[in-house]
Parts: sequence; C-alpha cells; structure tokens
Amino acid sequence: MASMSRETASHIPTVTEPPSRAEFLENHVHPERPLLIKGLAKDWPAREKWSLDRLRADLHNHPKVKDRGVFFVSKKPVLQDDIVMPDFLEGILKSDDVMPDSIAWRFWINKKHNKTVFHYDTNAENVITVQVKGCKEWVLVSPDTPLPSYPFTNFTLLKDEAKLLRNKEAYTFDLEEGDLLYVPPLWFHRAVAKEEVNININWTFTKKATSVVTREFRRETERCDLLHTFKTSKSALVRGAYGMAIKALPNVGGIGWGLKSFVASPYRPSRTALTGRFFKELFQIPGTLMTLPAVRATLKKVDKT
Ligand SMILES: O=C(O)CCC(=O)C(=O)O
Ligand SMILES: [Fe+2]
Repeated sequence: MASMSRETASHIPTVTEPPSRAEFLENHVHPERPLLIKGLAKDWPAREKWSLDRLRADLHNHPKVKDRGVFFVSKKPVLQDDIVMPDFLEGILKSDDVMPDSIAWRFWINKKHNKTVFHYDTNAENVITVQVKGCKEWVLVSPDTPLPSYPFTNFTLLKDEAKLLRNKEAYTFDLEEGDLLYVPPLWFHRAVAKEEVNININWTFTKKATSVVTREFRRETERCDLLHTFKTSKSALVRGAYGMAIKALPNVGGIGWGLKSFVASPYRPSRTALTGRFFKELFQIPGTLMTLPAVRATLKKVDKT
C-alpha cells in the first residue's frame, strides 16, 4: 500500500529479483532502509558443498581468515568458487563512496537455537547477509526508534522482548535458505538459528558519508567521540578506567570506532551534547549491572561450532 507510513508497515520490503546497483543505492543504501531478496543464492555451489565441519575446517586452515569466536572474518575475498557475489554489491565495494578498510567477509556457522542477542554492528557497518544453509529468525529495529543499550556499547539490555519492541519500528521475519538481507547502519538486530545446520555469510562495508542522521546515529557519534577521548586521554587514570570498562562490558571484537576515519555527516555534537551523553550513559549503569552476568553468559554461550 503506497499510503502506508513506515511506522505502520509491518513487513520488511521484499523482492524476488535482485535490484540494479542504481536502484539498490537509491532505495536502500542512501536512505539506509533494509531489503530482503528471496532466493538470491539458491544456485550457489556452497549450498551443496558446505557442511558445518567442512567449512569450519576450511576457514580454520585459511591463512587470511581469523576466528573471532562468534564468527570468522577475512579482509580479503575467500572461498570465491563456492559463492557468487551479486553484481549490485560488487560495484558498491569497488566504489569510491566506501571506506576500503571497512570491507570484510564474515562467516557464521551455527547449530539450532543459537541466539545472537540484540546489537548493532559497530563502525556504522552496512551488512549484506546471505543465508547459505538453514534458516534464522531475525528481528530488525530502526535506529529512529532505538533500543536501550549498555552504557557506551552497541549491545542492548536483556529484557522481555515484547516489552523491548513496544512502539518500535521493527520487522520480524525468517531469513530462509538462499535469501539475502541488507541490514543498514545502526539497525539493531537479533537472530535465532532454526535448523540443525545454519551457515550465513556477510559482506560488510562502511560509507564514507551519510545524510541519514537518526537518533542512534547521534548517540553513536557522541559515544565514539567520548570513547576516543578516553582512550587517548593524557591522564593514565582515564586510560586505565577506559581499558577496564572495555574488558567488563559486553563486547564482540571491540565497541569503539575501529576504522581510519569516522563517517562524514551533517551532525557535529556540541560540547553540551557530549557532556549530556556522558551522563546519560552513566545513569544507565545501576540498572544494567544487574543484567550484566546474564548478558555475558549469553554471549559466551554463542556456539563456536
Ligand atoms: O547470524 C547471526 O546470528 C547474527 C548475524 C549478525 O549479527 C550480523 O550479520 O551482523
Ligand atoms: Fe550484527
């Protein structure tokens, strides 16, 4: 329905044919709106070739691939014979609008019931994920109606999910075998594996600039600015406290900004905004400490098969 507003649309935009690069950029990457492409990878050799053990062994033995615990990651293309990068994406990764140091290939190998808890990907990553085998139930939440996060992190407080999603712009859907999903920057997500064998591959990239300034984008800008200030502080005390906090907080491969430059945008936080952000994050601490053990246990439990 054309008249339906974003807030009331309950289904993620879905297509059965891949868009052209121009369409994908205009309708999804530039406005940072998600997209589900059904059946894109149905003819990939990987669907036949990959098994949990085989892929895990291949990735472990691959000199370019690092095991990050919850996923495997490579900065260079790997296993290219088994997969077919969509044309629209190939052009984007080569374009001048993307930070070269942001491009990565990631692999998720999960058994049934594995749950990745609510978070958004750091470095304002755009994530293209393809469900090569199995199926996962996803929930995506817009950064216009952000979820509450652990202080200074990209992880969301563990709470009753129905309560958490009340009045949010959220989509719940199954990513089935062969489907591709575009997760725009700072969209919160969680995923639960539904089959015995679940393998998904990601391509990630960060845009050099954005014009989409959502509520979470403002928080992210302020959060990263503050973390950078602590990390590079002249005071050893501040640097020490920063190091301790990073170790204590829920974290998969870092919570700060890890790329050479930050995303260019119309938003420049004032000193007042940064101070306000600092106290807002601190005020979350008492309420979050209680659930920290549960969150850490959940993150540890993420299976490493
Ligand atoms: O597949 C999952 O369990 C989580 C995937 C995810 O968080 C991501 O692709 O960024
Ligand atoms: Fe993620």
